[in-house]
Amino acid sequence: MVQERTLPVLQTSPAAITREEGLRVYEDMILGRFFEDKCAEMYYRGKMFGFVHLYNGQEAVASGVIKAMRSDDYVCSTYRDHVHALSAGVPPNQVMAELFGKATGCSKGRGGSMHLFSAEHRLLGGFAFVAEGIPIATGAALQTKYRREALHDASADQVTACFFGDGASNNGQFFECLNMAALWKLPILFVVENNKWAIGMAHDRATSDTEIYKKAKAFGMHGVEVDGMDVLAVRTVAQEAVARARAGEGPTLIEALTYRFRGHSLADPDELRSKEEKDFWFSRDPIKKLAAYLIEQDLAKEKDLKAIEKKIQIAIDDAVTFAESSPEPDPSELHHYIFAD
Ligand SMILES: Cc1ncc(C[n+]2csc(CCOP(=O)(O)OP(=O)(O)O)c2C)c(N)n1
Ligand SMILES: [Mg+2]
Repeated sequence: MVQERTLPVLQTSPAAITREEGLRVYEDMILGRFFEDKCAEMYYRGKMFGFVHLYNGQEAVASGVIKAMRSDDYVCSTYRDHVHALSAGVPPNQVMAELFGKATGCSKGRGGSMHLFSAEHRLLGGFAFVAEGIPIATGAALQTKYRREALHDASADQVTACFFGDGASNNGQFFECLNMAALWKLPILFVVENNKWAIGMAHDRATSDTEIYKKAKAFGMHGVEVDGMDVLAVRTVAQEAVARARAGEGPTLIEALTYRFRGHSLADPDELRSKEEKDFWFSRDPIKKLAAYLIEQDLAKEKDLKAIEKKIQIAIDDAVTFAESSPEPDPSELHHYIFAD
């Protein structure tokens, strides 16, 4: 069994959350979880093709970071992108339709699971190549800074959140982009979702220093680790990093310690990870943790949470109906969207 790294305890206590905000975050995490469960069902029924990578277990990272941002901020993902897209506001209907390869999908049926994109929701993309999103996100942050400082556009104060995995943090693009982002004080959050595995490669067999957040120091960048199974802790760390980025104080490297509850993709038999390791992390389910907190703090009742779950289940069933009844892309439009119009 891979040795468990102790989950970090926040130095500062998580910022208090209101009932409204707590329920908003809960709803977002339930949306991510239920959507992915439905994807597994649809994939095994043969409705989706190619690789489909699910995010179950990691929801506190997407919800904690993206819900601490504004709707005009940018989000950049990986091939494990469905839940980042949903948290960024891409409607479930559009995401599901994309997974079904339909013309009504957010990438007009041309992308599929690994290539979700939405200019409207500032989703810069899912990317099939490991670490491919890191330079794209760095470029987005650079354009914000350029518009603000060179073009004197005072409205250009957007922040970019760039999500990627522990495996991606061993890629050269990670180091090059951290260097540029620190040098130019770019408004960006590099969010490493350290789920301990890169397909079948255990993190501690693949990297020189397993504590990824410490690599920020080499660039004079702020680096922080956070319990990625605790949405309130992630949210607190993200709020601080967003405030720093928006104030022109530059980037942050956030390492969220998390775990994917399913195999690498839906084609992975998931035989390499031990039962003990999985059980350790299943017992830290971020959704159950937030539910317990909201009830303990008297911010919500069990029935409030059940009502959210019911509402989301209906929305996801609707998304499947929408995707199934949507048209395929028209072959006569094969050459559309290759270059900007
Ligand atoms: C450049 C490149 N090399 C190799 C692959 C094959 N590959 C796909 S996913 C993956 C593991 C990445 O792991 P990590 O970054 O930890 O993300 P996770 O899957 O855990 O979310 C690899 C090696 C790829 N897609 N792109
Ligand atoms: Mg990983």
